[in-house]
Amino acid sequence: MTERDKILHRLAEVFKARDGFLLAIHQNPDGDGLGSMLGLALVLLGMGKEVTCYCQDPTPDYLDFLPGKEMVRTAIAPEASFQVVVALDCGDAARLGEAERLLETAQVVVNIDHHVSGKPFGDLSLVDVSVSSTAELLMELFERMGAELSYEAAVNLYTGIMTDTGSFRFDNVSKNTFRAAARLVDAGVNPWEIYTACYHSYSLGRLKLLSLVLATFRPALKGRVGCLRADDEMFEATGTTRADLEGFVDLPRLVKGLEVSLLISPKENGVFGVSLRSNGRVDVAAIAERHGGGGHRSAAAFRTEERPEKVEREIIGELARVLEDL
Ligand SMILES: [Mn+2]
Repeated sequence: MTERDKILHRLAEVFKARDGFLLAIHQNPDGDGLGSMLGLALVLLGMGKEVTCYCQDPTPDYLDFLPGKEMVRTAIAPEASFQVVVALDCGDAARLGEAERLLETAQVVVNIDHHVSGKPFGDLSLVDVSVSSTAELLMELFERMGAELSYEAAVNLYTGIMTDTGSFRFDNVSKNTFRAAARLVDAGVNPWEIYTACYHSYSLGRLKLLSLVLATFRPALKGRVGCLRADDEMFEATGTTRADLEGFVDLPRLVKGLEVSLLISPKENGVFGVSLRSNGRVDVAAIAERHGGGGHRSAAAFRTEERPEKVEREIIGELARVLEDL
């Protein structure tokens, strides 16, 4: 039995033997976070278990179609307690919002994730940074459990894999990714339907926001780095929110010769978020970690209280050193 087999076996036992589950994902939920949580929730509900789903922030509009999304709570009752807390798609317990405090009182803490983490947590961890998505990891587990996948669960898991792989384009895609996707199509998922529900869902305001953000594009380091900015005035002018920026940081990567793109945008309380994307050669998770954030080799983020101009200069300086060595 490999180490992986042992973990899968123990996880399968926890899900079969225990009851009273809290599933929780990172703040600012994305398709993989929500899709994994709801996919697992629907499987557990199908097994007759009691399940609570929690995320600190509401579901973004483009994921409104996910079956079961009405189960997701943005608060946890103070007196609530759970036998098992399952953290999904979350490399840092501090991003679990209210669920973080329940890690201490739970009998078992399960961590299923594919992020690089500076602070590993959980009694039972299925963490693999080489896997495309948390949803793909769950598919491995479900196969081991012999779990039945309803159409509704399959839609959620497919959405998780599709969104974290840029629709099966990114360098995190493996043959296992396609195998998992094929099993989900077997369970009734229509790929085109999910793709259009997710991505052909722009409001007119969002398209205008995209034009404003793209207009800020500035190349740096001889076109090997591309910088984008967003600000609150843009959201106001287009009737959009920060959540509408989802995916915009990927667009500069279309430029030939570009290695890294970054988008700096306002978060709450004067804090700025910096999203980084790499075309594969630069490890942007390493940069994000130095600034207190994290992520994957080719997609990472951090938050900062510094001014956008200053943090942009710093990152470009760091990238200049990294790119020199390539
Ligand atoms: Mn993910």
